[in-house]
Amino acid sequence: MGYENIIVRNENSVSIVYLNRPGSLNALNSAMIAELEKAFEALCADPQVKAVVITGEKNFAAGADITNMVELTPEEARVFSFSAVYNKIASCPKPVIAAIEGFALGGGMELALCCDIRIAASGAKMGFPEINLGIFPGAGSTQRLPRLIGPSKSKKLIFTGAVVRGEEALSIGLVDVLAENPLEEALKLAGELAGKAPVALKLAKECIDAAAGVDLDTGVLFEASNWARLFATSDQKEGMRAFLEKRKAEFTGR
Ligand code: CO8
Repeated sequence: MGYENIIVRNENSVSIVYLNRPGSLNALNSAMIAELEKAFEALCADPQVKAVVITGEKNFAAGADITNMVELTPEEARVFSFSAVYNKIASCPKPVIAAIEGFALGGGMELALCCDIRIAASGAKMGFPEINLGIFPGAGSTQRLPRLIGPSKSKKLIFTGAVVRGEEALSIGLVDVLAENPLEEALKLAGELAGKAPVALKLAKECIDAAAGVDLDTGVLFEASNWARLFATSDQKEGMRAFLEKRKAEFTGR
């Protein structure tokens, strides 16, 4: 499938989604968001794809496209919202990794927050400058950011619009890994995850993502139910038999 604002490449069982509007530092417009939605619908449904990396050459994304937003009415702003697509990306049943170079600002950083793991260059510049435009991040980050780094650090970032670099981002938990070449590092990790049991990854992701929204007892019950479901998979039998037979497990995703 051909896209104009993103590029999707497959390397073995890993898909790489490149944000690709370099002239505007990969600013996210409606067309790009629609393409991301299509791409993720396909990737999430494709059993050959075991992990996904989102990235952009030189820059991740400098935010939502401001030229699209200036004159929006409240009703139009609701329609322009990226949240539905971002929610779909966040709930992709496969591991999704953000590889961040250059700017990841506003809606760009919000997209990175929808990923399971963020790997950044130490020079990457990340933050939520929306406050300087008279708005705040509106594609899920007032909810995802506090769950990730806590409410007061979130308020400091969102209230000030400060842009933080790799080291500081790592120290507050905004990113998970710093790497000289984030894409290379992300592909290494994605390749490793591609060899794991897909259903176990999917159900573990569901449990971890549910943790922020439910009380502990409910979460533990949910975990018990997902854990038991694994025993209906041939990958569970294969993983345990391979251990006992002292060989490497060959997972099939069933
Ligand atoms: N939107 C549109 N165009 C942009 C954006 C953007 N977010 N960011 C950069 N560009 C364009 C510039 O206008 C410029 O275009 P042109 O060459 O035609 O003038 C080109 O990209 C290169 O940018 P600069 O010349 O400004 O490059 P610099 O290296 O001087 O500066 C910066 C880089 C600091 C990143 C600067 O471009 C900047 O401040 N960009 C805006 C950052 C920002 O405020 N981002 C938040 C946007 S609002 C948002 O993301 C809302 C999210 C909520 C979404 C909710 C659902 C819609």
